[in-house]
Amino acid sequence: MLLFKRLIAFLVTSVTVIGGAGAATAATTGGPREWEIGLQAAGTPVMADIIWFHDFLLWIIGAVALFVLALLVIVMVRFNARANPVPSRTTHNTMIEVIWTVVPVLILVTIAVPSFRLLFLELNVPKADVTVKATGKQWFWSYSYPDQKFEFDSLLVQDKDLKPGQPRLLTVDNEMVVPVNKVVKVLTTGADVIHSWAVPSFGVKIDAIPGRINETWFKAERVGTYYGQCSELCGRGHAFMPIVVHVVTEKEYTAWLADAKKKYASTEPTSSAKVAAKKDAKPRPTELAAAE
Ligand SMILES: [Cu+2]
Repeated sequence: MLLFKRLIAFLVTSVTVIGGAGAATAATTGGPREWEIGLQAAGTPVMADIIWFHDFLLWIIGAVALFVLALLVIVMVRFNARANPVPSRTTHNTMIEVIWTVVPVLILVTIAVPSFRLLFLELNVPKADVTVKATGKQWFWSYSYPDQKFEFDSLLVQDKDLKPGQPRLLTVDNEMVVPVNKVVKVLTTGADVIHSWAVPSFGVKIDAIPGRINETWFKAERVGTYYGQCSELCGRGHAFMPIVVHVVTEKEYTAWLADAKKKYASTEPTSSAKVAAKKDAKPRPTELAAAE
């Protein structure tokens, strides 16, 4: 019994230490941290719910595992051949059978209710304040703001060009910028192969599929920089097309919009469009045939 008490004390201490460490390092931005073993800190209500659900499941799984372990230990100690030379011939017990059917059902219902609630929260896009279309390309992202009519490419910053404090393989030249505390609808699509737009601290991961538009949403509650990566194997440069979302105040966003409209609204096509234009410079054989 003493051993059991010590085991419980050890578990409680480790959970407190791990939980405390997580809270102490939670900064205002979203991204990976050194020696991190939990989920990235939540930047949106959806992610806060995901973390809650994850921790909730951990307690249920822990309790089930400990209970089964306790039963196994009891069986091994009390009912081994030496301790129990004349075994009982009991084969059925209605009460126990009812319990081991009903209790798991209750556990599953307890899990299902918050699970479905979370699923609907993720899937029902509220009325959007800002819409951004993210197009996955080999190997960078293009962000277009359909309401503002501009689009720009967001490419990885190479190691040699990093400024102090910028994380390696996670920094881009042009960040996606959105206002804080606003519902942002993200439309995703792929220009060549399947990519996936994912930002862990937003609780968002959605495939970007050629020929199809997927949609998701987030509402960032704190100003800061949030990092993510393409999360669908998309070829040689898969690891080198990070996602950076800069969440700013409403005022900063308006200023950025005014700047961005000038910066990106030139008639100059974006880099990928340039490549396509070059390819299209010579008429294709099929087009020639059609013209004749
Ligand atoms: Cu990709």
